[in-house]
Amino acid sequence: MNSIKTTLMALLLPTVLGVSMGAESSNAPKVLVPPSTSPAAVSTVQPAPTPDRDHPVSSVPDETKAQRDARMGWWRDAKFGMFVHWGVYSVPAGYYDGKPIGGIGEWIMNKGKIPMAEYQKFAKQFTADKFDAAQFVATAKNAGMKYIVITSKHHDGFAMFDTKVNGWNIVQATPFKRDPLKELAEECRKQGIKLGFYYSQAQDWNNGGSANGGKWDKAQEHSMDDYIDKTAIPQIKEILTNYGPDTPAVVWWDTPTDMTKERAARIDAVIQRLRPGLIQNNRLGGGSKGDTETPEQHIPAQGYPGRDWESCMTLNDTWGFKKDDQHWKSTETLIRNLCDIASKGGNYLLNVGPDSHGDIPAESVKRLAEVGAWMKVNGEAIYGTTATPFGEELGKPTEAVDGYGKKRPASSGKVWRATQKPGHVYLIIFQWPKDGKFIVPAFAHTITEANLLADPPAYGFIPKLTVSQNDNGVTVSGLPEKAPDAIASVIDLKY
Ligand code: H79
Repeated sequence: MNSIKTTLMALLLPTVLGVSMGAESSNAPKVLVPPSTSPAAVSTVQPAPTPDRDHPVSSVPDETKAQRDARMGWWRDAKFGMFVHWGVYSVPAGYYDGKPIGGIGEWIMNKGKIPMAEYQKFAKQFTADKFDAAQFVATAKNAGMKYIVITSKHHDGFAMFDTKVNGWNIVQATPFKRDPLKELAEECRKQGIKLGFYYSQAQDWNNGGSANGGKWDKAQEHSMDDYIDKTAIPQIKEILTNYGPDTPAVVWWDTPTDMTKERAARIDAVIQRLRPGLIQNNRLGGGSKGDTETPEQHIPAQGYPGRDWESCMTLNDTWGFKKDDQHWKSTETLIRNLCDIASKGGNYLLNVGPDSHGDIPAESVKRLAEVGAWMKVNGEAIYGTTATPFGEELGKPTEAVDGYGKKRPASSGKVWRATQKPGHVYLIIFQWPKDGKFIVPAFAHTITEANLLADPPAYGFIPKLTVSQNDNGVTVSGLPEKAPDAIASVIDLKY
C-alpha cells in the first residue's frame, strides 16, 4: 500500500499547481480559508515526442504519450458504459428441449451441445419486434453511460448486422430483417454517445471457428485459417466500414481460442489499415496486449496501475438473456462498484441482455435508472477522474469470489473511496460518519474548499464544511447528521 501511495504521490508532485512542497510538509493544522482566485496553472513545456515508456503496452506500437492520451481520452473520461449481449440465444433463453441448461445464457449452444441445424432454427423466432434504437440508447444515457458495446457477433457466429459474408445473420435469417447496429449507430450519434462492437473473432460455432471445450457437431469441422480468411476478416471489414467513420469507437475481442500470433497479426493489420488507432481490448490473442485490460465479473483489488482497464460485469448472472435468471444485483452494489472501479482508475462496462423481442428486462432498466439518478447528482466525482490519491481506503487485498465462482483478490476496504481530477479530490463515502467528521490520509495539496455534491434542498440549508489538514491527514468537519445519499455521498475537496 505504501509503495502505491508513494508512486501516486510521485506522479502527483510534478503537477502541483502553484503550491510549494514546503507548505504541505508543515505540521501545523491548516484551517480552511475561502477560495481566492483559482490557482494559475503552471505552464508546461511540451516534451519532445518519444515513445510512451510509462505505458509501453498498446495496440499502436511506439506511439507517444501525447498520441496515446489523445487516442484514449474520451474512453478514460467516460468511465461508465453499457455492454449489450443480444443474439439468437435470447430465444431459447436458457432452455433446450424443455430442460434448463446451466451457465451463461449465450453459451447455451455449447453447453447444451445443440447441433448447428437445431440451433439455427431459433433465429426464426427472433422477432425483435419491440426493438427501438432511440429508446435503447436513451436507457444507456439515462443511466449516465457514455458508451455502448454491443455483440456484433458472439460465439454462436450469428451476425447481428447486415453481413454479405454469409446468411447466418439478423437480416436474412430472422423475421426482423433489419440491421440494429445501423439503427444504434445513428441513434448514438444523435444522442451523443459512442458505440463499440464486440466481435468474437476466434470462437464461432456455426462458421467453422474454434470452440472452447471442443466441437460437438460434424458440421462444425472446418479449417481455422479458412474461417479467419473467409468469415472473420471479411466481417471485421464490414463492421469497421459500414457504420460511419466514428463507429465502432471500440472493438471488443473475446476468448482467443486457437488464435495464433500470425492470425492475430492478420486481423490487427486490417484494423490498422481501415481504422488506425482504433481502441482494442486485450483479447485479440496471439500475444497482443491491446489497449485495455478486461477483468471479467470482478473488480481487481488495486486496478492496473499504468494500464487502461475496464471491468465488465453482469446485472444478474448471465450476459445473454435467460428467462429464469432473477438474481439481480442491488442498486447499492452497482453504484458502489462504479465508485470502486473509478477510484482505481478503471471503467465499468455493465451488461444488459435484451430478450428476443428486443426488450431490456424491466429489472435492469429500473436499476440503471437508479444508478443514473445518482450519477446526475454525483457524476462529477466519476467522469473524467483518475485513481485515488490515497490508497489506504482500499484495505489489504482479501479473497472474494468472482461472478464465475472463482476466488480472486478483492479490496477489503468497504467504507469509502476517492477519485481526483486537477483541482479536486472527491471523497465518496459509503458509511456516513455519525460524529460530523470524516478523516482521510494526508494529501499533498492545500485544500481550499469542501462541499457536498448532493442537492442542498435535501437539507433545506447548505451545510458549511470546514477542513483542517496536516501531515497526518485531512479532517472534514461540519457534516450533516443524515447522509446526503444512503448509498454513496460525495465530498468535493477543492485544492
Ligand atoms: O461474452 C461474455 C461471455 O460469453 C464471454 N465473455 C463475456 C464478456 C466468455 N466466454 N468465456 N468466458 C466468458 C469464460 C467463462 C467460462 C465459463 Fe462456462 C463460465 C466456464 C464456466 C462458466 C461457459 C459457460 C463455459 C462453460 C459454461
